[in-house]
Amino acid sequence: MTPGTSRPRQATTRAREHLGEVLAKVEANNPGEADFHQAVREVTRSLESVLVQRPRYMQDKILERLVEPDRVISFGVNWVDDDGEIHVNRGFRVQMSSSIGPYKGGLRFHPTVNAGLLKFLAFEQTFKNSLTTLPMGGAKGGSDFDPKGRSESEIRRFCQSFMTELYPYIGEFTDVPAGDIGVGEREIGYLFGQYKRIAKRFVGAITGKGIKWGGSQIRQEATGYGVVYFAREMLATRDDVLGGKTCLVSGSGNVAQFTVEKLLDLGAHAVTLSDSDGFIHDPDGIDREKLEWVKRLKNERRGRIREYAEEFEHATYHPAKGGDENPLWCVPAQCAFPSATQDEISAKDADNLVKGGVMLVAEGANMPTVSGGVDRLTAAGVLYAPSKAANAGGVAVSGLEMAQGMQLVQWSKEEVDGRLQAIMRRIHDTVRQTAEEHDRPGDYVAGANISGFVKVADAMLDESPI
Ligand code: NDP
Ligand code: 2IT
Repeated sequence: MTPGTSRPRQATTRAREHLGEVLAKVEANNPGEADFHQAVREVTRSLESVLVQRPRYMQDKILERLVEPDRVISFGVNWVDDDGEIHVNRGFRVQMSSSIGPYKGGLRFHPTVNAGLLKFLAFEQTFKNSLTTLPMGGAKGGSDFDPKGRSESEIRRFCQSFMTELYPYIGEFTDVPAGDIGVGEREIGYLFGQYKRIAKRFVGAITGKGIKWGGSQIRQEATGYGVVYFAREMLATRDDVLGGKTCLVSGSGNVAQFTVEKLLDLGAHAVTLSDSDGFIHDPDGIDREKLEWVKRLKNERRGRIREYAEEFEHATYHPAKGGDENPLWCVPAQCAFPSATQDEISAKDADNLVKGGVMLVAEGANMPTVSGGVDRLTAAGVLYAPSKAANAGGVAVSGLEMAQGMQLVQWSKEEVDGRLQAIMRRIHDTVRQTAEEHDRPGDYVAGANISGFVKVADAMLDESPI
């Protein structure tokens, strides 16, 4: 061994062992929660150099503390359907970390929701919120309630029951929920209405509110717009632009719709959209008129994406087949914006994206690419932005909504959009710079994990040194 190299090597070995131990403990303590394990594993893969630089994080067990939620609240939600039948669903709120601000994160209504899924989302949210530079801790909540096929009044009654149970745990300085899958402006309205009814106070205990009742301009658009702003910054590092690019977008909800809209603004065009039944491919591109039709289909009529192919010439519909390959990712394009749900790009899908000419993947959904897929994309030199950086625009504008609410003011569209663009640029630059400082140039995963972690870790040390 060369003299002088043994100490750094020892430190590296110690850091690696420590990260292995934390991950093993997470796997043992949270059996069967594969998405939570994957999210923690992804972070541990990035943190070795930080722990070598600052062993204090290991001594004070910062990561070990961060992977254990402060609280997992679980409650029953009883509600009555239109035929008078009683239903019982499960509700949750996972309060992960409040080191840098009040707990903050969305609510998801989907049959797949359980405590493990929400732990993964709350863990990711903690890093994402840290990256926004705004003072927000990490949380996530929701229910296994399936809104599909439910009437307007059933949705309203469910939201009211859900909020009656959640109410004691939230508040403008405690925990501030927002939307996510299955929770849009309509549901936020019912949830906020019920909160107000119980609290007898008009305060910003929820974000994503309507413009006329305490909301912020651009909140609805923010996640999709933010992802595209982030992609613009990534391309600029290669002296490239979005203009003229063909893009794949999955999902057809909030994030997908406003991703398509901002792509159009910047001269790119999306050729796909999907829902859980399948995807459409429109080789002519989804123009503004078609996008408005999709918004009406999804937000008003609550129909299925297959209807797109019946409405527009040249568009084709491809029902979902299951398995580990989704033909949506075989459509030739330069950029991809997965915007539906977690684990929607497998390793095989990643290979197909590369084969089809994709040179940029920016994640609108939370953790849509499995770890093996991320490895394939980065090995092929694809510009890859993980969700905690790329989709932070949504929660960032939630933070701006909280700030406006506290001051009882409402900023203009231009003001909020300007701030959103500045935040996305700052996140991009911080992530890239951090990756470079840790000898991983161009590695957005390492950059996001390290910079998200360090801010929270330092706050934990300051608030609770041993
Ligand atoms: P929406 O409910 O508005 O839309 C979700 C879309 O994804 C729908 O098209 C839905 O299809 C599809 N989808 C949901 N689950 C599945 C599944 N298991 N398989 C295939 N398709 C599915 O949600 P959002 O657009 O708000 O959220 C999309 C993603 O973006 C999520 O990962 C969310 O966590 C993330 N996100 C959302 C933010 C926000 O501000 N809303 C902020 C940051 C991230 P179907 O109608 O058939 O269910
Ligand atoms: O995943 C997310 O960042 C969200 N669903 C938005 C959270 C929020 O509090 O605005």
